[in-house]
Amino acid sequence: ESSTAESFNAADYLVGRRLAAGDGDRVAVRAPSRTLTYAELDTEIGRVAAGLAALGVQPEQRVVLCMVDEVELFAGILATMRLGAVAVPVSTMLRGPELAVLVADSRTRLLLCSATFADTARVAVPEALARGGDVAEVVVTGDDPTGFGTGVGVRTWDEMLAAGEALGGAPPAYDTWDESQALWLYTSGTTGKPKAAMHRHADIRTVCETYGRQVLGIRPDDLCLSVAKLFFAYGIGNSMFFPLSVGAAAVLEPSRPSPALLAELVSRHGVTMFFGTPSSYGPLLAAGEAGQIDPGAFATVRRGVSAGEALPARMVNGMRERFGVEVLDGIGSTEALHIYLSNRPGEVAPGTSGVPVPGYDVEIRGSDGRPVPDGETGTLYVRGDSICTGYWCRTATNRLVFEGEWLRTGDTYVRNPDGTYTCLGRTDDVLKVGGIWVTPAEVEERLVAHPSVGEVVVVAVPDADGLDLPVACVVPREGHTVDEPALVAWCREGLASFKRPRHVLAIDDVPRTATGKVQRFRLRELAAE
Ligand code: 3SK
Repeated sequence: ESSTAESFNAADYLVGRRLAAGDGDRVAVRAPSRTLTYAELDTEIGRVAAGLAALGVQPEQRVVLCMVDEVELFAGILATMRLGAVAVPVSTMLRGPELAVLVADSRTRLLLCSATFADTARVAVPEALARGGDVAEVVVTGDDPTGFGTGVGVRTWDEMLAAGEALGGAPPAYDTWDESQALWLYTSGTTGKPKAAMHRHADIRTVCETYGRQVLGIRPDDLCLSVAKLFFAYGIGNSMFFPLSVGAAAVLEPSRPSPALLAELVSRHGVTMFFGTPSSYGPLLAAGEAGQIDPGAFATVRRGVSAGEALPARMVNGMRERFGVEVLDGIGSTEALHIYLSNRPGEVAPGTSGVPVPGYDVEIRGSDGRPVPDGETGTLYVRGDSICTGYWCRTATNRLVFEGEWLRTGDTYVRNPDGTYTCLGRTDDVLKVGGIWVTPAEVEERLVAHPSVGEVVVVAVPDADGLDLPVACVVPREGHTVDEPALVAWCREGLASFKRPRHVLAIDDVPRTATGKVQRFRLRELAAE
């Protein structure tokens, strides 16, 4: 079979096409350091691309970026794509040894990092080399690029830009195909083993034309703010792909903003599209209830979005009642690049993930692999054009997760009579207690309605006989403590008794993956101690 690939470059689709459409003077990105129009962004991408080329970056090679949400990361990702190389933005929450694994696994030659993460990279680089990695050059923002050990070239961001200028400025864009690799995103999933989901240039156009255009209805006058950072699939869609695809703009915030700062950013910039997660809507509502956020703070927001995990109905209702924001809850994945099941504007069904996004098909399959009827639970499968081409160098996992056109999501879902879909947790999380299936989500919903409970995750812990028992891991609300007998009694009152947690564990924080999913395996380990 000969290739039917066409010339297509996502950086050109997102920026070059806007210049051609006459949007050069429109604002593309607002960051604390500076605001750039589309024309200025294009120039910045050219400068960074020249610098990358001067350091020897070739088409198809990977470039790892461990950077805060700022202009350098934004331009760095787009410059890498323009050169036909593969952008690999990685979590800034990683510790040195964790970053070393990704640097070595991706076989990147070049690591770009923000000054803030230089210490992490100083540990990661020698360790990646010891693991047989190919890293040869490190570029750090700021002016202290020392201490990365021998065997690598090290320079500042400005030195990289100067090297590009000395070489004659912006190189011509590489003639990538729609099928060429553009973006790898590492996902640790719930098993804790990181793997890179490989996305093509075409996948980026697909998510813009499906979810971005047909569900969000993004327009040139929109201004986007995302709690999820650019290194998340959710974040890069929200802050880069969707706004740039229509000539709109994004606000970048390098820090992990408090609820008060989020509200302040929204009102200061006049944000119209706000992208959060359940773990940010919870504290926002709590701050609102405590009178710390003005009810009018979100008055400019015409769309709220949530993803990462199911948004409890009380938060959907709370955001509407307190701040007048309709939140579209949806579910996506790093493998699908963005959201494929979503609530629609004006048709929100709280507590559900809504209906399939145009361009995607979903199926709920039982343990025999066949689709189940409405009302029965099963594993969610999805197909659509933005599904990644697979995980880099993970053949065994690829054979389990990708079944022809279909992606096995590992989430347990049910289709409701009205056609909406409800998430019941991860397929592997469903417990069998005394021979009866118990979904953690049901017990969690009961517990979170107790006034002392902030967040809760229910996991299965085997008893002495190896039989699963539900254990509730509870983060108490501020000013409350965890009262085990009271919470067990609360569950007995509202649920069939067999579903009650057999033990309640107080925790400070819910551990999450880089994409915001609860790491149940960590809590299982903790609860089993
Ligand atoms: O977890 C999700 O729901 C999600 C949504 C969009 C993009 C990526 C992810 C993981």
